[in-house]
Amino acid sequence: MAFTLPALPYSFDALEPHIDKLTMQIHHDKHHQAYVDNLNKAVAGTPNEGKSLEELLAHAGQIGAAVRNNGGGHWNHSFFWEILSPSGGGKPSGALAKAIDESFGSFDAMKEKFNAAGMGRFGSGWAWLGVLDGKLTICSTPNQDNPLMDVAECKCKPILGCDVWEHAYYLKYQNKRAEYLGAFWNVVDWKKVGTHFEKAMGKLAAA
Ligand code: MN3
Repeated sequence: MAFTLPALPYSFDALEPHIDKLTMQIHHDKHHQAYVDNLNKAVAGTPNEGKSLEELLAHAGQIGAAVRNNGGGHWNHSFFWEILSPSGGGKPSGALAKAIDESFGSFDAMKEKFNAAGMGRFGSGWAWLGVLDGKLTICSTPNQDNPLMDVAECKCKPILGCDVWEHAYYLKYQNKRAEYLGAFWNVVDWKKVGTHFEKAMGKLAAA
């Protein structure tokens, strides 16, 4: 069963003005589609064909750059679209809000640390908020790596991620990554992030 591009859970212009329509169209239909197509090409006719994406990522260091880069690209973008929402923004609540306060001092301090992870990533990559050993952690990965990979610079179960490749923001924000990161918080779906958190903490059965 080949990998397929998931439909966006909202329209291309739904995240305006924070993330613009043209960026969403190109990002989803061209960039993400290319990761899917190239991942399918990379596994076709190999022992990796038919393996789940999670299984491929767990062995990313052993199965070649094409699977690592495109498999990571497919997973990261599928995850990214889902944690954004036109009705996003605001603050988390419940157990996640409490865990953020405990781990970082406050919601604002968490955002500051996450933004610093995104700003500190030279070139292309991702910033992550995730769960490691029952605690929240913030880190970043280069290229299309992610914290689920055996080769990841930081390991955790991601509950929130932000794409800091220039293709994610250049049309609207040009070189101003900090402005894009600032706008990102207006479209974060905290309900979805909260569900990821509870799953990562083992409080919900895995989907
Ligand atoms: Mn991207």
